[in-house]
Amino acid sequence: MANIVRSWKRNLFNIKCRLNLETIIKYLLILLCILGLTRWILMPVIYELVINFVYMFVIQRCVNGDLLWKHTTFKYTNDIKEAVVHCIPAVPEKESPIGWIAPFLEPSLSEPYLRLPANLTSNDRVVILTPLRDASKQLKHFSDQLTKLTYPHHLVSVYFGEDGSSDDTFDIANQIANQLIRRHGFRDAKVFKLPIKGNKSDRQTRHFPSKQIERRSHLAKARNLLTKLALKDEEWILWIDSDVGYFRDDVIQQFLFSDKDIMVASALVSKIDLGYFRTYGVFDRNTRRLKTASNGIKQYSTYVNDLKAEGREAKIDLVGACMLMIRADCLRKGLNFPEEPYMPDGIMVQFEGLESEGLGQLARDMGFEVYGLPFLEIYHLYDPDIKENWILNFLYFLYKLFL
Ligand SMILES: Nc1nc2c(ncn2[C@@H]2O[C@H](COP(=O)(O)OP(=O)(O)OP(=O)(O)O)[C@@H](O)[C@H]2O)c(=O)[nH]1
Ligand SMILES: [Mg+2]
Repeated sequence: MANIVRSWKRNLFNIKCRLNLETIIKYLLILLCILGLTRWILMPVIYELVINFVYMFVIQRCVNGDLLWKHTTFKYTNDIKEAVVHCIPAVPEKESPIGWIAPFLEPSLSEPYLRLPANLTSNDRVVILTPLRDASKQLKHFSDQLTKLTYPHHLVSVYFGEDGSSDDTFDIANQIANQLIRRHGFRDAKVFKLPIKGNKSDRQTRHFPSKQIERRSHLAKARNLLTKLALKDEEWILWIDSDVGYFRDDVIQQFLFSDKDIMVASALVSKIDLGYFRTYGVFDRNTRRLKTASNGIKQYSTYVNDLKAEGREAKIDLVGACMLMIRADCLRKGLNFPEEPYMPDGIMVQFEGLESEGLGQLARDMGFEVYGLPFLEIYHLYDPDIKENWILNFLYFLYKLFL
């Protein structure tokens, strides 16, 4: 035994002697390369491959294969009624493990649900409200989206509510507000500096469950205060987050046509777009329908994008505020964004009772109609944290350049 210990010590001593500084640096460099390769190249590629695999072989099958819901609508041509059968994915019967991937439907399938009557007109006034914090990089793109709206600009006002920014968000938003009035004929536009304190959550930790109560109740305060400062004689309030990257030009008409008290678009995020390989994810996981599982206890959610089989509008319980249209009278009757958790039966997580999710439940309990519009898809900006992955972006850039 003593011999074994002695020889073991001798071996260790030999290894130590051989490990000079040069070798240590060499091995450290190799280790760093392996870590870097895994973190920056392999992981994102594997991640995207897995998503694409699920998308191609599970979702596509769902869209093209037998898991379809046949939804029939009617079309009138010269007074002849013609049935049109649309193939739409079925509403999941239980929580889907792939629920956060949005099935891509051919525009030919979606468009019939978004077609508006040619004679649709409205004189309703709409106020667009957007809370802002550290949004200077998003604002130019955001205002471009607003100026493209085809709803008459003289019926639309835009108000921003900013607080806590560490960049020049307030000044840029002011310039944009001026341009919206002077160049683009909007009814009014202004930026309010909101005198509220708190919410020091940073980008890296903002989605941690422990941060949600503070973050969401701060946002609720910002939204409530902005409503108080901005709402005048308008019929509708349209909340749009500054980091919504794409929405249809006729989005206001789409909401007005549906004409419910509370309406939410389906917010997706485009994860990667390589032509044939395209993946979409559900961004807004706040907008959802709650269901009780067969054991009667466990509650699960169906996101609005999974409710297409129900047609143009689908009833939901909780709402997100990425793009949220509210009939202004609901707010005049007392509806607001709860700053303290509003937790009726069945809600177990405190932050599900706050801000927009709380508003959805409060609206339902006050007797208002709460609906999601599954075909009205909007795109949240690519997550800036993923964007910082410059290697993947560079490969994508090369792909776009040469292919
Ligand atoms: N006034 C104000 N606006 C905020 C604050 N935090 C975020 N916002 C704005 O509120 C909207 C929603 O905030 P986001 O941080 O995008 O929230 P999210 O979409 O749930 O999550 P991420 O986009 O992943 O960060 C955006 O328009 C933000 O600019 C804040 O503390 N005060
Ligand atoms: Mg956002």
